[in-house]
Amino acid sequence: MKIDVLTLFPSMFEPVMSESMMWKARDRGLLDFQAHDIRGYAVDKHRTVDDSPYGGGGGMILKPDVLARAIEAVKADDQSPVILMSPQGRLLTHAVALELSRHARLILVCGRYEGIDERVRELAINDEISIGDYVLTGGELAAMVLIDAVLRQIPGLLGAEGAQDRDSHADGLGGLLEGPHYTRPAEFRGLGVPAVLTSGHHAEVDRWRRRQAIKRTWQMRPDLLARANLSDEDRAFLAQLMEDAGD
Ligand code: 4G0
Repeated sequence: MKIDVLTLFPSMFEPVMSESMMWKARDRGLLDFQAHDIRGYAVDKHRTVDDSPYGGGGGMILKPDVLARAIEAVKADDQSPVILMSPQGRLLTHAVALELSRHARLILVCGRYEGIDERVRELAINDEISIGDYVLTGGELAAMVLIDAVLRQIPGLLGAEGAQDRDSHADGLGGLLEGPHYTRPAEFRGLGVPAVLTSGHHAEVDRWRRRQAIKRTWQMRPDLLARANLSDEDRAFLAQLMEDAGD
């Protein structure tokens, strides 16, 4: 996959993109990443990239000509989406990450200030994605979150265990959160490990994990249960949980 990022702060990507998974992806030829400096497309002697908004009010807006030139210089074809990282975008979810991972190439645009000129959005932006309902000082951190979520959907990046199938928010658990995990030692600061996990009864372990996933989802993200893929046995267990909490 090729990922091009347009940003005023290309050096922000360096430490993250040289970290383990990103580096592995680049080393194995699964990722061709490039950060492009939007300022490189400014033309005046001060290399101005922003201007005050028409109509007044605070803040600065990325100049349309500079951003449009940057996008046009990087864009190679019409199939690859040009995605604006924006708090107004559609929310990044597991499903969106999976959808984006199927593209051969992504072009991510990171705005700063109050945003970008609406005409560039109209003419050159194909998609707009938000990593959550909060405002950041720039789209760079949002782009890095998106890149991480998209790359770990690419087969062969997480090693043999293929943990992406089991992930919370993947379909491995039918849309449930994962339950608790334990590793050695068997006793830690007075706390033990559930006996079933050391029993060697694999069917019992599976059943316990399923129930823990249902319990955790109900406690932490009850909104996810409406869309979760639950069996009759799962539903009976959930009903019991809710009844027990009632008394
Ligand atoms: C474009 C993304 C970029 C428009 C970017 C702000 C939060 C996110 C930016 C704006 C960002 C997110 C309209 C304020 C830069 N903040 N939640 N800031 N507006 O993904």
